[in-house]
Amino acid sequence: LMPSSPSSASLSPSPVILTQDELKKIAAYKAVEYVESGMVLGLGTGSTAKHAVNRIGELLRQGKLHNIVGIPTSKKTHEQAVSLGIPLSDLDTHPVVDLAIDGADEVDPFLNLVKGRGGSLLREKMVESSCRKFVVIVDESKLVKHLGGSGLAMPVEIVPFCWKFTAHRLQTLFADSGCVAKLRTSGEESEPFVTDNGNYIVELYFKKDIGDLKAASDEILRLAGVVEHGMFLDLATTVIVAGELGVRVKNK
Ligand code: ABF
Repeated sequence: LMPSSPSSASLSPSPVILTQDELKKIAAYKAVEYVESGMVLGLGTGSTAKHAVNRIGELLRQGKLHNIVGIPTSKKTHEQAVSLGIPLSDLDTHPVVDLAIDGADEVDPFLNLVKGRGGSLLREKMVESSCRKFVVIVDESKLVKHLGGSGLAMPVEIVPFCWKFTAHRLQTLFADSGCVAKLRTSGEESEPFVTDNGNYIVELYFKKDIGDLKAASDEILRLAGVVEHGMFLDLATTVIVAGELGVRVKNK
């Protein structure tokens, strides 16, 4: 990778500052080293996963990988993979995925994740909970002490029917953690954001630590109207973190 800033004219070496996107690309390329010919691959979504999918396409084109079958985690990744000529399938045909590579929004010290700020959490969870190995790729800005502690949203996919009612029930569930639930919107008219599955996303913001993640997950999933949430607990087998000081590989 090239440094993002031009080298200075001085004789002393100037530090190479990598952009966040360059760090994402480094993590993605490292993850693709786990890919072997003949694998069924879960293809992630988002700006980090995009680099991995591009790299897989490149290696196929160069004849360095063969017989790969990709299972995309979103319509967007499906389109990207088609444009790269990656052969595709689905979980109906390939219920066991050898390896999935995807980004994340938050990673805690136990490799639990928040995902879904890109809006694709349901398909991501279906694919990534069906794989033998799940490699997560992030730049170091995604590392947190507690999930939900970054002050950013924890997404929950819900059915559109009476969404206000479901959003209110979610907010009430975590009242002790100072939870505020907001509908994700998009566009200038602030229309509800609609997922690939025709659902809405409610974003939960927490003022305090949400405590027991497994209990929180169970409670969210018990609410009628909830389809899935963005906590990926105990699913990642490896997390590749790219930072200014290099690449770290954390294994479960
Ligand atoms: C997907 O992409 C998501 O689950 C997560 O929301 C997002 C990470 O985005 P990026 O790689 O663009 O930072 O993997």
